[in-house]
Amino acid sequence: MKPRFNIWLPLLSFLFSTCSTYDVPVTRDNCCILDDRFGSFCPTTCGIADFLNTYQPTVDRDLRILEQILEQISNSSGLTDQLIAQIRQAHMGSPQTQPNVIPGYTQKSREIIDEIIRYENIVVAHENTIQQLTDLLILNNNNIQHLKQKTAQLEAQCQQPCKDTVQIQELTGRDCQDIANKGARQSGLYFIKPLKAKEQFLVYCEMDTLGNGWTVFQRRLDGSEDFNKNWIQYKEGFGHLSPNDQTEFWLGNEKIHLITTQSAIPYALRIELEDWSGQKSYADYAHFKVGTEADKYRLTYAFFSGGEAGDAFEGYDFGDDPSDKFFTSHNGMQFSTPDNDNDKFDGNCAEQDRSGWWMNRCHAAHLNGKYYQGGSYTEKDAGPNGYDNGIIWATWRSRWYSMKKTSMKIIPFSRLSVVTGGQAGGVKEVGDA
Ligand SMILES: [Ca+2]
Repeated sequence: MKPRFNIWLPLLSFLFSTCSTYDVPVTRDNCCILDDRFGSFCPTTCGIADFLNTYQPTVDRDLRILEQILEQISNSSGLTDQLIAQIRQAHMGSPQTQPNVIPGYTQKSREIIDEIIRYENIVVAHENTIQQLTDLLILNNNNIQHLKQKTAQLEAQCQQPCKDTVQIQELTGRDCQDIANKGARQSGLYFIKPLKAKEQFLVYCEMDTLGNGWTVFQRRLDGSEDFNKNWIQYKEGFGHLSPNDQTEFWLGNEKIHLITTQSAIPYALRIELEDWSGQKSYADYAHFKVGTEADKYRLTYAFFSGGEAGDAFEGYDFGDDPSDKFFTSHNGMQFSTPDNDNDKFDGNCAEQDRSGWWMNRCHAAHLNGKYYQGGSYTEKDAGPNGYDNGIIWATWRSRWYSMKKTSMKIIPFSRLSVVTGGQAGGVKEVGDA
C-alpha cells in the first residue's frame, strides 16, 4: 500500500507557486482555485493550509474506509478464487464417481418402487378379503337372525299345551267283541280289561258293521319293527299300536294269555296273510288259547276250522324227512325266544331264526320271522346258518317265501260263524271294514 500523503504534495506545491503571486481580485481567469468555501478571494497559502487542515481528517477517514472496502473486496476476491478453484477441482473429480453412484441409487430406487407396488398389491388383496369376510359376516348375521326368529316361533309353540293326537275310543270291555256288543262300529284303539287282568290295557280293535270285534295281537306290514326280541319283550309286547292299523307290533304274551283264558268262552284265532303280489288268504283255528308264563305261554287249539292258507300249525311235510310234519307242528308247543329255549330241538330254534314263536323243531308256520323285502329269499340271504327264518306259512307259500303282511287276531268262537256266514269273499270284507 502507498503512503496516503504523497498525492497531496504536488497539489500543495502548485498552490504555493500560483496563488501567492496574485494581488488582484480573483476571477476564473486569474485564479486556478475558485471555490465558495474560500470566499471571494483567491486563497493564501495559509488559507489553503487551513482549508486542508479542516478537510483532511474527513478525507483521511473516507480514504481509510475506501481502503478497508478495497481490502474487503480484495479478500472477497481471494475467497472467490478459492471457491472457484474448489469447484473446478470438484468438477474435475466428479466424472469419475458419478457413473458408479447414479446406477446404484437408481437400482435402489427401483427396488423400493417394486417393494411399494408389492405392498400395494398385498393391501388390495387384503382389502378384497376383508370385503368378502364382511359380506360373509352380514350373511351369517342374517342367518342368525333367521334362526332366532325360528327359535322364537318354536318356543312359542312349545308354550302351548301338548295335544294328544292319538284318538282313543271311550268304550271299554273285556275284549273287542265285548266293546262291539256295546255298539262300537269303528276300528281303532280301545282300552280292554280281561276278567283276570289287574289293569286295563290298550289294543287295536278291528270292528265291522256287522257287530264283529276282532282283538288284534300281531301285525306285520313293512318290516319297520324288529321282531328279534327277548322273553321279557315278547311277554310285555313291543312295537306300536296306531288308530289306523299302520304300525307293526306284538301285543304281548301275558295279554294274549289273559284275553284267551278269561272265561269258559272259547276264542277263534284268525291268521291273515298277504303276499307280495297282493294275494290274500287266511286260516282259522277254534278254541285258541295261550297258557300261563309258568307253562311258557303254551299254544293250544281244538281244530283248524278253515281258510285257503291251509293248516300250517299242523306241520308240513317238506320232503326232507318222514318226521318233518310231526316236528314242524305247533299245537301244544311252548313259546321260545333266543334267551328262553323251550323247543323240541337240540339247538335253539328261536336263536337260529332270530324271533319269538311256538317253536317245535322248528316250524311250518313262523309269522314273527325276519322281514324280507320282495318275498323270495335264499339260504344265503338267511345268514351264516342258512335256516328258513322268514315270515312263513308253509301250506300257502314256500318256506323260502316271506309274507308281505300278516295279522293275528282273536274273536269269541261263537262269532266265527257270523263272520264267515256274513261274507261272500272270505276275509277281505272284514279286513277292509
Ligand atoms: Ca332246544
